Amino acid sequence: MNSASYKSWLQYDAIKDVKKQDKLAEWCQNIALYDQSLQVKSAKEELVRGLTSIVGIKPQISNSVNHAIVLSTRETLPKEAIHIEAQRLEDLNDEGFIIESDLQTKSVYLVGNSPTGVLYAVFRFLRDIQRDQEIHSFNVIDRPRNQIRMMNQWDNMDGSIERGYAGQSIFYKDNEFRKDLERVKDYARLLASVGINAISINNVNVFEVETHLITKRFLPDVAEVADVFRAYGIKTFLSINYASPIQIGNLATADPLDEQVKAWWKAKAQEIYDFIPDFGGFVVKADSEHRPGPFSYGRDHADGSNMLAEALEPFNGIVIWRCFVYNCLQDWRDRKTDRARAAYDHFKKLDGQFRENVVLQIKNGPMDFQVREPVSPLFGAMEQTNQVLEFQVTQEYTGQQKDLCYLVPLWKEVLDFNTFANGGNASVKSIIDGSLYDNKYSGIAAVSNIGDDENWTGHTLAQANLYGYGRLIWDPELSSEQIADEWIRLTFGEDRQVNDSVYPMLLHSWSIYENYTAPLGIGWMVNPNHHYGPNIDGYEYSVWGTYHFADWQGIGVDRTVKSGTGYAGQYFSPNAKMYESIESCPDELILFFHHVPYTHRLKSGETVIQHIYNTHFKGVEQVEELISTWEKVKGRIDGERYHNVRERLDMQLSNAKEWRDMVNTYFYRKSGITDEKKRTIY
Ligand code: GCV
Repeated sequence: MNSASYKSWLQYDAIKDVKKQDKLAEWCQNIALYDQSLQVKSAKEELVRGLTSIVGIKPQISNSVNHAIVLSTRETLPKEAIHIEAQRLEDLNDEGFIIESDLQTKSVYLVGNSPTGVLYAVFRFLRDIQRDQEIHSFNVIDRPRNQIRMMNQWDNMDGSIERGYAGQSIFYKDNEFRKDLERVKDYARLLASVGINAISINNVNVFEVETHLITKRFLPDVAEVADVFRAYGIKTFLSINYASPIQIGNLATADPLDEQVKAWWKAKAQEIYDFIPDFGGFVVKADSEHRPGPFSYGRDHADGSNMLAEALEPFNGIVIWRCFVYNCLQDWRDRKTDRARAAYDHFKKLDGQFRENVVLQIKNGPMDFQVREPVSPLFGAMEQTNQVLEFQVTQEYTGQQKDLCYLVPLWKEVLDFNTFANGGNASVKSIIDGSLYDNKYSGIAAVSNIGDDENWTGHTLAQANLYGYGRLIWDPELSSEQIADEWIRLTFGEDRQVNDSVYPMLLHSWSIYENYTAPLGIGWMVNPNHHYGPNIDGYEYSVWGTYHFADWQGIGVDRTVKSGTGYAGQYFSPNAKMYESIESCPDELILFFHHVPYTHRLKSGETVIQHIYNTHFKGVEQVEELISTWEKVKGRIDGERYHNVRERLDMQLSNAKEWRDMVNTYFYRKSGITDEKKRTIY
């Protein structure tokens, strides 16, 4: 577990410039520790590891602030540090920090508002000295913009991972916890290095064994995992089964208004907190895809979540309640029922009815992490409700870590989207960072993309998504380009040619993937169940509410208020108006909102059918270019990572060809319209 692929962006490569290294060695002789808490110990350990490797010296732990990296919280700052403007920290949140160089003593102060702030400062410091930052001129003040910055594991206790594409679970094997938690610790390091502060460690689909995670059988193990994460400033959560009172409590019901059920959850909460005093709380998938929930008892989601919240409240725990609630037994013949509407229809009316420690978790789009979807209209629609946004780092519908797809640009579009709530300027990021509405909790969660593969993510370049997720939610103002550049340099070192190759590969990959898969926002068209590879009608005549309605004349879902499902009307004006009209609806979402003839002319000037042909031919050519670009790094990085990516790119190419040929042929046969450029369509 010492390979370059395992270390991901925490390589800590030795600095090659001798002058720079000498200077670092002079300044980093000592580590002065002014706080003994758990997270500062982790900070020290990381600093020793980093400096030993980057600078080639092992710093001494000392009391002197001379030639030292000083680690301290604001309260514990030594008197010698009088010149450090610690009051600058006052305006920051708990996890904020400053990093300041002191020319006189040749030391650098890493001061946090909390021990975890110190840990974040260390990761930032190590990141910066590996790049262009001079040791004598640190003047950093930083803080995370979002409060909850969470990772959701979809790990099952048998060791499998739902929608996992990088091996087995690092947490479980054969329905037990793994004994060796070293890998969990390294995962905690990766997560903390980009500022993640919460994790749920089991799948939201909670089946038989996992229901017992909240019992004495497994709570000691959960507590051990929580110990590992705590040292890195990360709170542990569990996904729970809503029917637990029946399944493990011997009750006849899980009705949230039943007194016995309430009492059962209260006692359960007490039991959990006896094992894990700082337990984060529950993540709940209820009444969703056959999971139990309050609907079975004629109750709504406010009743359902509030009952759990009441049980957790004495311990400051929270309930993260997912809004992924829709009818998954739909009749495909019924064109009025629209899955896209479901979350809004279920939850909007409940605004104001949730307890203070209930947080709704809303997927970024109304469907399910497709390569292109509009932003969920629920963002901004619930002024009095805590909300976290849910992204998917694991690439379920975006290539399954076989195909390259750097997702940061997609996430940025979501965060920057102006919902026009609250009478005007109301971007998604301002809703979930808590600045728009005055709610107690907010933030972002995402489904993890890691497993026990040596390189964590299957595709080495998919590490950039995990890194990028953390960095972006720490600071949504960072650009996709900045994040890519950081990740490449930390991961592959300061080789210009490697950077020049990998950088455009990452930045173009989402649009390339979109080009050869489902067009113009229509989504789906994948093989059912495993969701990899093309199958244009795979979900067309199914119960899942995921249709494209292609016939011989046209394609798309009419979601207008005027003639369709009315979904477009769930947005605030002017978004509602923009999507309602074919003229103003953006090309990339035209088939999401409108059913149009194949001859409909897009704003780009192309017809829909010609756009489909053009993008699908182009997508394959672009994958060929990805391969030739990757060849330029051959010999400049280690063989393991080179071959891993090369193998994946080869798979991507054959996958892209499959998509191109199936999609083009399908629409040619449906429409009878030939390609203007007379390319081969079967
Ligand atoms: C964990 C989609 C996925 C499921 C996932 C579900 C969810 O339907 O395909 O694997 O279940 O979303 O987010 O709950």
